[in-house]
Amino acid sequence: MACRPPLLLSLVPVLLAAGCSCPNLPLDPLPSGDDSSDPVIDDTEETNPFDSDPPTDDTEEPQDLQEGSNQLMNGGFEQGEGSYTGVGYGWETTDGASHGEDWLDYHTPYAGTAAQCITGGWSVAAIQQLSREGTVTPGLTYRLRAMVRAQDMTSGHGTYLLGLRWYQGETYISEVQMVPPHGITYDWTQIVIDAVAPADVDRAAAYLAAYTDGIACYDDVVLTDLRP
Ligand SMILES: [Ca+2]
Repeated sequence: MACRPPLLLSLVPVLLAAGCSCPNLPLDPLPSGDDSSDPVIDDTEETNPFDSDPPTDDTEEPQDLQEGSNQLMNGGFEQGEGSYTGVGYGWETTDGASHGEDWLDYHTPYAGTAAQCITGGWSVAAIQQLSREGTVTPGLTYRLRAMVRAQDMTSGHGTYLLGLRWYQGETYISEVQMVPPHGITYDWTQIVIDAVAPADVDRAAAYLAAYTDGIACYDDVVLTDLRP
């Protein structure tokens, strides 16, 4: 009749409701180490597949795609000159001739020992490299990305340097141009172009240019498909 423990136990819900964390009472069954387990529980919730169900996630779908292998050779310009003076091996000028406006820069590459630089004469000094025929399928998404460094691109059109070109065999079909970066002179900046291949194309090309003035340099150029 005089036993008091039931009274103390009867206080437990009250203390819990009041947020009591008094360490002298045996009310907390959790060891202190359990605090560190809370983020793990959060992580499992973040990876819960049901979380990706809302339709609002559709806009993020391209970010879930993975890059395939690089379809370009010598995208880092480490293999010296090829068939054209000053142009990296595997790359070609758009008119099939050598020009003085292209050179391999060994002083300030983004990575490795060399980068490709171009100055002036957009349609003359530009270079490109095509993927092999059959490497592009209409309707699928492709990515062209490159590190770009620009100097004194004073022309109003000088911010256009990089293009993802679509080809059917040897025939040029169309082009997707880079989004202009933040200035007329900038240090190494990654430019990324994602685009869906239009109908009737079967290969793509990375197109590198300096529009009409200034200097543009390129390194680590990658052309790839994007797959789930
Ligand atoms: Ca390089």
